[in-house]
Amino acid sequence: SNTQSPHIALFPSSGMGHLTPFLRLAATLSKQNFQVTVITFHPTVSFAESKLLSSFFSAFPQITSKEFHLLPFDPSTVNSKDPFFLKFEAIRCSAPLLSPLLTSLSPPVSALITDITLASSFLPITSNLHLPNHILFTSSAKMLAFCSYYPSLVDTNTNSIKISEQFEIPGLSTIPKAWIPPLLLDLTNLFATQFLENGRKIIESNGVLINTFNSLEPESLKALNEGKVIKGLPPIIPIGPLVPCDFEKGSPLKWLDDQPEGSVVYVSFGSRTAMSRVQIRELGVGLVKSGCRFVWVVKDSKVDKEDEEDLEVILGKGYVEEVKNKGLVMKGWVDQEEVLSHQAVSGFVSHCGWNSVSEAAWHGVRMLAWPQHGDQMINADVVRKSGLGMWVESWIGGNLVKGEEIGEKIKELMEDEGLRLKTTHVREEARKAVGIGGSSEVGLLKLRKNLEP
Ligand code: BUP
Repeated sequence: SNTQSPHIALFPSSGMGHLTPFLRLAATLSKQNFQVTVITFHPTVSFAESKLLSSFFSAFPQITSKEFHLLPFDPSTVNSKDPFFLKFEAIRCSAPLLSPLLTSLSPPVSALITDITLASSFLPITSNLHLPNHILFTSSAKMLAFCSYYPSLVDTNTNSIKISEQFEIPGLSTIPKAWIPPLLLDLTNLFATQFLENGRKIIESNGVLINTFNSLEPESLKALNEGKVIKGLPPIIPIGPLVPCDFEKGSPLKWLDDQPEGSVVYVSFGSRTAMSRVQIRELGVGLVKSGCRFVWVVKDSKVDKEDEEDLEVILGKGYVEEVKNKGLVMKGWVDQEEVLSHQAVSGFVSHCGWNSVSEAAWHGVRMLAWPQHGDQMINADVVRKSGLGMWVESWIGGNLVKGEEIGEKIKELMEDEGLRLKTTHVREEARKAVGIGGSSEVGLLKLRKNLEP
């Protein structure tokens, strides 16, 4: 490769929702003739992450893999049990090792792209090294607005978060408190303290890249870039949808090939969201009641390494066999890109992890948003407002939703002609955004310019 081209290092954080967009961006930059190094840590929390990393590095031998060694970290010193948050913290606490790692790279690295979850511990280091540092924000622009604004919600007298039942972020429509993850209402929680520190430091970065596009989130992008949300933000650069790449490919699902066009609803709650057993079973009932064909990926625990229980035990004896003419039920992992791009699939019951939303937009697959926690409620609002899908807001909060109601909503999703037209439009807009002169193509050009020394 060309030794004259700028050398960009990317530092993703833990979880597939963070790793995936980083690797897609790394692939894009490499194809544009940048020298690229991806910094990784071991062990990853999930199998899915280590598998993805190894297929990525075999697909891109020209991209350097550099291991970041983690300092010993005692999880009992912090208030969280979430393995992904604990990993964020372990990486953050190892920040003193970042400087020697970056200066050891050859040719000398000219810029770093970091995950938001690592921002506050990494930005001071890159600033000392006079190294430009961009953040790749792996959720929606609306969530970025919340993240940047969150520090203003701290009541400094009591050191607690003060939010009324409905609140305003300048430039955005009203947000109900119920959409805010409960963890962020409690400043003693590890996730809240990380979120706060990272939110405060965004203004010190050289730019924030987001996997979104203008027509999906016009309101939030405008409010952010016009300085309404907070003053002093660097450029917020939409570069999405970051399109799934070949290295992510899994084994094909032959079953889909035999299903009529547009007849199948895909059901998945992402890589780290497990519903309660009773709710999973009600969903099973709902899928049958909907009368639709379906592909359902069942997840029973937060981390795939622990997801060992048989489908028979989770769903009850006989379920998989009983539905087999209409539905394919699986555990573990499917190639979501293959499913969403398949002509048989037209609907997606989703937790609204941001990558899933952006992939559904890319393929024009209409969504029934069923957010569970974290950024998912805010993302669900984007789904609803953009015309990409519907959201039964009363399902949030963890009360059991009965199969009957789930079935009705899925039926409605699959039969809604108006929604079908809207999602087709979203798909066209997504393709325009990454096409020549589109907002995200312009975003990438801007990034290129920022990165060239
Ligand atoms: Br599960 C699953 N196959 O079976 P999100 C996920 N994916 O390809 P999450 C598969 O993983 P965060 C599967 O296409 C997407 O790119 C999916 O990211 C892929 O949700 C990614 O949608 C999952 O953002 O992460 O995993 O909950 O909590 O960070 O949003």
